[in-house]
Amino acid sequence: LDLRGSRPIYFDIETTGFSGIEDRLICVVALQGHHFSIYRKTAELAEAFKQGGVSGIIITYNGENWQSGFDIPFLRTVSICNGIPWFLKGYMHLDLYPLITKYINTCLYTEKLPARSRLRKHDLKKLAFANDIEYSTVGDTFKHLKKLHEEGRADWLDYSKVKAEDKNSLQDVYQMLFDPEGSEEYIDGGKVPELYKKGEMETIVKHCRRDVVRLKKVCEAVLPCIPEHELDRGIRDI
Ligand SMILES: [Mn+2]
Repeated sequence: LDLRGSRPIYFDIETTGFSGIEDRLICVVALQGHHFSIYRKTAELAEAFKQGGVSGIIITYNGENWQSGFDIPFLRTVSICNGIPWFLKGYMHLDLYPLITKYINTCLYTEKLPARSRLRKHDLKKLAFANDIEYSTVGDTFKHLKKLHEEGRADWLDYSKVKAEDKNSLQDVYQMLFDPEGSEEYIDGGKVPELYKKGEMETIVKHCRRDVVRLKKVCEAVLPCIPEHELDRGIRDI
């Protein structure tokens, strides 16, 4: 993949939490081509990236966008707090996250059934009639409907609600597109602070490496489907 004549640098950070002031950077992984660079200290990262030391366009997942973003504001804050001149200044950046939410349908629809306690006798009579089954008791009729539901044959009239849930984390999107059976190993990003406390640094780095690999794969698949004007808008200097 070539973006506006630049090579993508897939970029992800892991931290002990969400605050650029109170929390610490654990590691940063940058993947360019097949080459991984791993940084464990802000100073190392700053040294490598300062004044365009790496050439290419930084790609993140929720790194920084018009609404929010995490990685880049976090690093900016850390650099200010530590008196390190802002080392990503002038780099071009594209955040894949807002493009996914806008252009890729990652919504999962689930039917939320009514609680049994909310249904009265007349409700179940109505439902029994609609489903062509005999009404017996509230409990048994409900059970019968549930059984039909499992077979995909129940009509809940307007007693059930369709719940739309956006699944937009990188792991969710990756899994939806490339691993629908969920056969690969996933480490929940929320577990990182816990792993850090236990000193499991290698697991965290492995997780971060895996994230940038997945980011690359999602990006390469999705970008060709994104309108050009949106890429023009999305690619910004940091
Ligand atoms: Mn990550």
